[in-house]
Amino acid sequence: MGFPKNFLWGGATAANQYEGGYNLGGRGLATSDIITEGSLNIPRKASIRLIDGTVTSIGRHDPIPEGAVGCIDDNYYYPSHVATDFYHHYKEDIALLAEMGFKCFRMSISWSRIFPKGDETTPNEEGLKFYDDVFDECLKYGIEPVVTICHFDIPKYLADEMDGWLDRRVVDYFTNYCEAIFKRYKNKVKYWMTFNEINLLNGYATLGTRKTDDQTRYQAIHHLFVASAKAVKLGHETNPDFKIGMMVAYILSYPETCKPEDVQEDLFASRDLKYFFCDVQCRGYYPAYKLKEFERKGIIIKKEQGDDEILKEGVVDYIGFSYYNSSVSSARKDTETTEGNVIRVMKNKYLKESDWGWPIDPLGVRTSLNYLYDRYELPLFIVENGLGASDTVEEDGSINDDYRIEYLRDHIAEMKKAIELDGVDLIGYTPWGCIDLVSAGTGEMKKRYGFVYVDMDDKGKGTLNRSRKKSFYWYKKVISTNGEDISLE
Ligand code: P53
Repeated sequence: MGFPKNFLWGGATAANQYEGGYNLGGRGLATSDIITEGSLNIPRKASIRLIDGTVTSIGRHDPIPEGAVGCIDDNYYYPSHVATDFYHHYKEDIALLAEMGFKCFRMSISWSRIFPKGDETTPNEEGLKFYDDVFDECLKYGIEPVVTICHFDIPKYLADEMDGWLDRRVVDYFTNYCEAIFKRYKNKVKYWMTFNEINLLNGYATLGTRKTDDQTRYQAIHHLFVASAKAVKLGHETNPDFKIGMMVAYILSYPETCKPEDVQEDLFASRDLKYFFCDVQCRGYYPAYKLKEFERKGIIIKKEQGDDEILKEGVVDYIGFSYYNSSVSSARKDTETTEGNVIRVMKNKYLKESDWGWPIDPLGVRTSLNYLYDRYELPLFIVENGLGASDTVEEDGSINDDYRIEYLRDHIAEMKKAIELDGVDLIGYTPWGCIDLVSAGTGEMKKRYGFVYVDMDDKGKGTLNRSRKKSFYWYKKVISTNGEDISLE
């Protein structure tokens, strides 16, 4: 009963929000390095240099004008540059994770740390060495690294010079990158994921593409699918024990009413937003509904010979997914939305929302696990979940984040039901931002997820000192009882 004996309890991070050291150790710039700070009401921007040399900033999800390139503008603060400085704190941080009893640690490799421009033939040894040290440190404590190969960025050079994932050559550069890290870490890392939240990628910051229209986006996504499948194949050849997964933002959705139009809208929205990506990566081919949609919209995907075969050969070993909230689908067009930053989520009157407007829906995590397991019958791994909230440091230094504990407790309880009552094959759970890091959506520090507090503010001021929150001790207990004792006290 309950969680399996070898359940992977841990936590999750990503280089662009946690690592820092953006110009150290021979690292090249990534597209994430030119994205400014923001807040709930002020969107993050992309800094660019126009063809005439003018430096300006535009909406982070807007298309980049022809000839423009990403750039750093000294008038702005860029949270990725230092982030919460895992680069210099990894020993201390991993010791804290070990103290909580972590079985695994999800992190990402920064592509431009290994291939600074992206098109080199030999990797940057200093970059490889950094992750060697990180993995060694994890393994010292028996912590299994879970590695995202690409989390929300791409070497800036590939974006500026080649239009990122729109250019087929980038598939080869990515394959070189995978080859370098698979070879190097084949005895240190077993769990991999190709592209973080593949269903949310679009435009310069995440795909490196200038344009954001459907034709551009789907062509780039086709290249991601091929690259991911090639990585799966190459990984299995490198080490047959590798487990290589996909990663999707699983935003569960409910029809607003039982009106057939709403239910059908929900089907269409679910396919569009998430199932399409899982279908291709788990089944190995494009689903009929998408091919018909491409036909209708005049979207033409340029494939190379062998692409269809490689998609089949490169189906993933497991599904990694993030689950933060659910949403509502409606056939009405005049719907009220709550600001979830990247994604606008329709209000669900039955659910409370976080201070950042994300609905809180623990029951939905069980539903999601069941939907995914019904559809694919693959092992599932919840690689992100958690509550972004502002924390108060008391005078005695303590941080009493009961709200975070309650959120996680309620989700773990539903995960347990999915395992115990529904027979879902859930292999692990890595709550997001286990050590405080920069928010992807808003670029803020104050939207915190961690068990460990990091002294850093929204402008990058702070000592970077680490301290244990109340949730630290609670999660430690959860892990030590293998999820049996999740009570607040
Ligand atoms: P932040 C939007 C919707 C769902 C997941 O998000 C998302 C986003 C992006 O904001 O991203 C994932 O930091 C992502 C992480 C990110 C985390 O969710 O906006 O994989 O990089 O930090 C939480 O609160």
